[in-house]
Amino acid sequence: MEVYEKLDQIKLEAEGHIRVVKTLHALNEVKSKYLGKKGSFSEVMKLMKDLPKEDKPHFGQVTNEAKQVILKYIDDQKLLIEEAIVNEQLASETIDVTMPGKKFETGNVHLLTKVREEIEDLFIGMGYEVMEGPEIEIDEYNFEKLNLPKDHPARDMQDTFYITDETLLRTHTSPVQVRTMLDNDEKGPIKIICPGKVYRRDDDDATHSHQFMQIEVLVVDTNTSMADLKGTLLETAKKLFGEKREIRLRPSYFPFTEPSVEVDVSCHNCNGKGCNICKGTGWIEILGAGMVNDNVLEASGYDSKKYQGFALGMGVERIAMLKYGINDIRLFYTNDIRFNKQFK
Ligand code: 2NL
Repeated sequence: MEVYEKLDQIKLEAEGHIRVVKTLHALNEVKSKYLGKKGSFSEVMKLMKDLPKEDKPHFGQVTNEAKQVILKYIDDQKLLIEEAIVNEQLASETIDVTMPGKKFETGNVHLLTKVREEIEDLFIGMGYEVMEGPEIEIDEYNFEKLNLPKDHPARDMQDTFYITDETLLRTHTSPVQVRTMLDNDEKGPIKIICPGKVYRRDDDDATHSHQFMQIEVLVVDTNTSMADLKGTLLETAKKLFGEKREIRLRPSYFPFTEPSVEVDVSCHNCNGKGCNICKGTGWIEILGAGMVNDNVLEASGYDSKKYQGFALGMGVERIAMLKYGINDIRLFYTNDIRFNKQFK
């Protein structure tokens, strides 16, 4: 009965092989080694022809049973392998919810933008409209219509980047006001705030920059006086430097205003007692202003007998430097992230 022993031996050997297989591919190889065309079973089947006829059915039955047993081993192992694959996948896709999150660097609004918006908001709250205009201007709007004819000595005050004889980088935002007055077909009242970049031929140092940000304000109406200007200036000073601030006006000169004033605010650092910020005076100069010169109104088509106006202009960097104790204007433009971050 050596064929039956052979079958038992194949079964044992197959079981041993199948149990240790770790992949579906290897399992298929083991399957064909035992059950395939050239496998061990085919070899056993060849022995059948030498058996006596009456033994053949029994032999067939036993062989078949052995085959079924091996197939069962293979199926069981297949399930184990598939389960292992799924477990491995689950383990690799597990999310550790206790892990600390990644911190994203967030930027922040530039200090100049912040201060500009703060000033804009104050004036929007008083009914003003924000107006913008081109940075490349024509001589006529930047100088001529602002009471600065070509031979005017005050024109030497403006050191200008000329592009051609007639075009230049604007030296102030006043041409935006000129354009607004010219564009006003009804020649009606105007109440605007004009923020923007301006350019002057300065050498850069701690307090000068060849490019800086200016904000100018213009009101034109039929019943406007110095009192309106003073009220507006006081509101501006309080909004920027605190409710306890007072203002002081000193006579000055600008070609586009008459009379012209320079505006001081009581020192927000020492409350007017005198400190190093106000250089012992208790007052800090923050802007220039005045009643719009009749020539400026007339040059843009307004009847100066019917209309008056007031205007003011300030450098945003200067305001920001005073408010935040910054001692070098170049810090606004060198974009050192450590500077920018301080004003989050
Ligand atoms: C300053 C002084 C000032 C104006 C700007 C102005 C504009 C028009 C008419 C009249 Cl269209 N005036 N602007 C008036 C007074 C002063 O700026 O120190 N700026 C940095």
